[in-house]
Amino acid sequence: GATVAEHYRPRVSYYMREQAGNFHYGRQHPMKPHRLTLTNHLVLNYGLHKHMDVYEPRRATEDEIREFHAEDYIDFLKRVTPDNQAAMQACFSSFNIGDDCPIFDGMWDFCRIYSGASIEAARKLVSGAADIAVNWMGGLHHAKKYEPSGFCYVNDIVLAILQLLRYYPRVLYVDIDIHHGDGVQEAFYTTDRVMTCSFHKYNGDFFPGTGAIDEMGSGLGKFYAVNVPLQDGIDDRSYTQLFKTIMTAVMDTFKPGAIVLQCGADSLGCDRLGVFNLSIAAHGECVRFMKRFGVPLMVIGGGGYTIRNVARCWTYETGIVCGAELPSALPDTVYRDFFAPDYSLHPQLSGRVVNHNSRAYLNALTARILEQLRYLKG
Ligand code: VJV
Ligand code: CA
Ligand code: ZN
Repeated sequence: GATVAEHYRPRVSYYMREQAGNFHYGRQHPMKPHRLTLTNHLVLNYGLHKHMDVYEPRRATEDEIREFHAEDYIDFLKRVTPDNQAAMQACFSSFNIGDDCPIFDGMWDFCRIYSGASIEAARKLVSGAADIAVNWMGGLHHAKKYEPSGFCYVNDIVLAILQLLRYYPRVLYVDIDIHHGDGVQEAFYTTDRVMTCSFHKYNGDFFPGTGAIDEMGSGLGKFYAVNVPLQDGIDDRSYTQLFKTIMTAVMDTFKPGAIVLQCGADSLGCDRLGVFNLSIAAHGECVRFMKRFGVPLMVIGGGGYTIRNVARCWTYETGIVCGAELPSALPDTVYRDFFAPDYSLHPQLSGRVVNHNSRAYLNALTARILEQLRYLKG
């Protein structure tokens, strides 16, 4: 089981619906909702449920999803099935259905489940009944108002932030998924009430292709979009140092009333789609760092395609938000075989790719972002 550490003991709410782990994007598709089941089993078998309020959230309603998404796109998501998609062919080009975003059985139900959880998590923070709310089902940051993108159909993050904005004057969004958080950035690009900050691989080609350092927001939102473009192979030391330097400046200048932290685990070393070199400890250090500010915090999932490591990472991070120290030997679950041969929470993940982020590059990047943030002090 878990032993308790640290002094700040926030009230933590945890959202999970067992069913969410049973959806399938299709054979060979890298996005595997089963990682949610693996995570949940580890969380429960470590005994972390004793440190949190665990909720089985309700599904988002159509009205709630309409707060961000277009009417006819919602109609499409609601109606389309694997069997009728041929008949609905006319819509397909406009709605970007394809290999990345296939129509699968229960897709609309899946969207309502992960989005309902993010909306409830946000409301729980607003009500003051929790200091930290965790939803590993959510974090689908690419979905757009009119179309799905990059495995994401409904943007639960935008929906959650809209809930937080009802109460908090300013909300900070932080995204450590290896992909750019384009859907969230786009939704709040022209407002100064939401600062979006994404760390990602960027070379103009890597999906989704956006997230250059000079995308900074526009209109009232100018300087309120922060992009940290990185190259292959970034390691623990460089990443955590960069993250802490930038987040310290962001918190100091923006002073958010609430934080949403997207914890995509595809930034770990050995990810099937990723090219970074992070350990689970370093990924978790970003969560620990954001927790320390003591600001209401929503922690959500995202990418992560080597699912044994996704489950390890999100379990470790659930422990961090609870202030519980987890022994590295994994507890037994029915999914024990996934964690062979080490059966450890912290396998060696680095070393597959060379670090292409030079000290000079990272220093210049940091300098430019700190300069951008100085415009906010005004
Ligand atoms: O790079 C792309 C777009 C293409 C067109 C579609 N083909 C399948 C791949 C290249 C240009 N898409 C990315 C999308 C990444 C989404 C990341 C989501 C998140 O982690 O940020 C948040 C949840 C991409 N990379 C790899 C794949 N798609 C990919 C998709 C497949 C696949 C293998 C790789 C879809 C189906 C199958 N294999 C069978
Ligand atoms: Ca990111
Ligand atoms: Zn990703």
